[in-house]
Amino acid sequence: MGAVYPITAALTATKPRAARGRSDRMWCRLKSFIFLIALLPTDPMFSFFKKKPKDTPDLPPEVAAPAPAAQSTAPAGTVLSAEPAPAPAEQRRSWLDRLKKGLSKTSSSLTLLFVGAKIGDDLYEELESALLVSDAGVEATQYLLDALKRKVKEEKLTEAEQVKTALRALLIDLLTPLQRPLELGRHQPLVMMITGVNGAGKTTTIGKLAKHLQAHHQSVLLAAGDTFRAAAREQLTVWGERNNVTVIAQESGDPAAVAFDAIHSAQARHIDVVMVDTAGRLPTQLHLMEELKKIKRVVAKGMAGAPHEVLLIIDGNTGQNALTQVKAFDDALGLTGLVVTKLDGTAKGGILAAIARTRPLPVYFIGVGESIEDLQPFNAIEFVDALLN
Ligand SMILES: Nc1nc2c(ncn2[C@@H]2O[C@H](COP(=O)(O)OP(=O)(O)O)[C@@H](O)[C@H]2O)c(=O)[nH]1
Ligand SMILES: [Mg+2]
Repeated sequence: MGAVYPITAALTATKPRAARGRSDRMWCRLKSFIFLIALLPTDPMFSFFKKKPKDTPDLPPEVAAPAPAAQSTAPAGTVLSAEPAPAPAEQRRSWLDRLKKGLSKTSSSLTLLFVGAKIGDDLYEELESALLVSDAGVEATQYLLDALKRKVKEEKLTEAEQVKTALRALLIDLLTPLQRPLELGRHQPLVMMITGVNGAGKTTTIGKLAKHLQAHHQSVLLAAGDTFRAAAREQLTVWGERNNVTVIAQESGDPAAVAFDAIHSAQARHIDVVMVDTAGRLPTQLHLMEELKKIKRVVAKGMAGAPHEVLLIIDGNTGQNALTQVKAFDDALGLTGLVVTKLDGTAKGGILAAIARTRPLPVYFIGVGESIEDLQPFNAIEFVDALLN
């Protein structure tokens, strides 16, 4: 398919940037480099590191180094990644408080059972129930119990409090592989497809991410690929207008065409990141899952190697059903990562242990509310401490 789909409505809120002179560009890069260095110690969302030189020859041309004409304000030869980094203390504390509050039901049932308990079958049975109730699922619960019993024996633990500490260590070991940075700057544009069931938080997450990315000097373009509902297109457009980000939308029609248009538009404007919103669907709606595969195929025709990220957004309150979603979307699309939202509500948190045991995909971000700063990189230690404190 070589045809370029027509853009019927490109809602451009950003000013097209005029071509700059070479010295302007160099000065701009120098300025942004100095700015990024200054940001390093307190940055809440992203960290920055040099790309290893040995990687360069293996990468496609657009990855090897930002093209000289590229409008990216990231310093040449660097890759941006969403590693958790310390945020301003107050903001971090309130965010962690929300996470702890959200997971408080699980944490109270997981911690109370150790209070004044004796190590033995009763303790293990209570722990088993608490883990199952927390959405950890049968497999992860069994794994944790077996590993814990082994540890208690090997380390000759005698106090329930020591068993709790051992559980903390096991949970951290289990969840740490999910803590992976979302690396930016690998491709221009970096194309991310955002998927999930209705109401999971896809569009909100896109809006929050757009804001964070912009704060880190990444230009962003959004594709309104939820063409089922006019309201969904409007919701994304509002995010775009609020954040001065271009939104590619069509009155009606084919989400794959919208994504295709968006990629070409991003290439023409030297945009850093394209996020393609999609309509919510259940994994059991097979024709809709086929449509997602088609969007992915058409995106790859728009840019070889794209989409570079296929993210599944999961509502943290969906319990074990979230695991079914992860498996089904991963089987259909080959997911590259997850975002778990609404951990501020009635979520129980154990679902991450289930994911770690069955589909250990990176959990790039977790959401604990509706405002921008409520989306933060997943950090295994913080999460386990919220679960066990
Ligand atoms: N409490 C809370 N609400 C959220 C979070 N993320 C999204 N939402 C809300 O969930 C609802 C559905 O979000 P939306 O982005 O429209 O879902 P979509 O259908 O997947 O695009 C909206 O009311 C959002 O404000 C979160 O982390 N915490
Ligand atoms: Mg939506």
